[in-house]
Amino acid sequence: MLSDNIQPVQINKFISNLNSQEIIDNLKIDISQATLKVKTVAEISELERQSLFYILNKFKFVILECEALPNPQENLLALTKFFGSVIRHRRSDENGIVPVENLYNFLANNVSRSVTNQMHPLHTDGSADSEPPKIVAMQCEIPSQSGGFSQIVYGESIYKYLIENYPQELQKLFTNTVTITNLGGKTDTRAIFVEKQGRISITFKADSIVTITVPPQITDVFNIIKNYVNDPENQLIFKLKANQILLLDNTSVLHGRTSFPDSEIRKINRLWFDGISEYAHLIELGFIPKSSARGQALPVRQEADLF
Ligand SMILES: O=C(O)CCC(=O)C(=O)O
Ligand SMILES: [Fe+2]
Repeated sequence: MLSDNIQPVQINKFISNLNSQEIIDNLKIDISQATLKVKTVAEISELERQSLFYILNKFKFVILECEALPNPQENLLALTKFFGSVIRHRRSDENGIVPVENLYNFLANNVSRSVTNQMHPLHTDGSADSEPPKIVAMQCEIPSQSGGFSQIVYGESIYKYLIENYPQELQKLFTNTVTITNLGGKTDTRAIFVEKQGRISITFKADSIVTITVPPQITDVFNIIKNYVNDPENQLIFKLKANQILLLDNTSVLHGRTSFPDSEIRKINRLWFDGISEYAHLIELGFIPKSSARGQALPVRQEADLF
């Protein structure tokens, strides 16, 4: 069953770097088509499972809305059946779940954004890992009353923007690598766009709290992407409700979240999956661009077709 996810908006000073009119405009996007309502993950029916993969493949994300459980993390953990083994993080609990909540104050330095109330710039998860997660799940246990909006930017939109405006620069993103070292000391070097068997995946992070080495050949285009993804005009913005799980194809979309007041409690449970499950053949990771990288633009899909 599809459900309506449009929320009343509360604009406040904590959405500091977003223009309020832009937020309102963006929130008018109806994301109900990407929302699937189920009782529990363990009891998902055959039809619901088909809808889950259909929505994920079409939109590259799904909002799975579950009924409240005494232990909501059961729903998160049950996703392993569909999305494969859990990939652990240095802050994972015994089940692999990473709590995302404000443990430090607004001005804390050198701690992961996940444990602050600061805005989390648009990124793909695990960008310093040699094997980043294919699927990222973020379960909302407690939403903040104001701020704390989820943001999504399509890798394909970035690709389309670059091919239309900076085609030469786009090519360089396949051949030059970026090195990212995270706060835990993990490091990985890879191209922002990688093509494998006709499908393209994206890895991107631009955040002052991690070490990012960008070669001079792509410094300009790196900054162009950074500006593009952090522009609210290019983002889907919505607020997760309690008991909703945001599932993302981490190879296709970037995600982030806006800041929220230090005085508020917000709790998200994050879990990473490797995508290797009995249903792996049903998951279409990455994207096939609608426009050709070789200069000849093919008819491109309008944003409106996505929603
Ligand atoms: O707080 C959120 O909604 C997103 C957190 C996030 O992206 C992360 O912890 O990697
Ligand atoms: Fe993230």
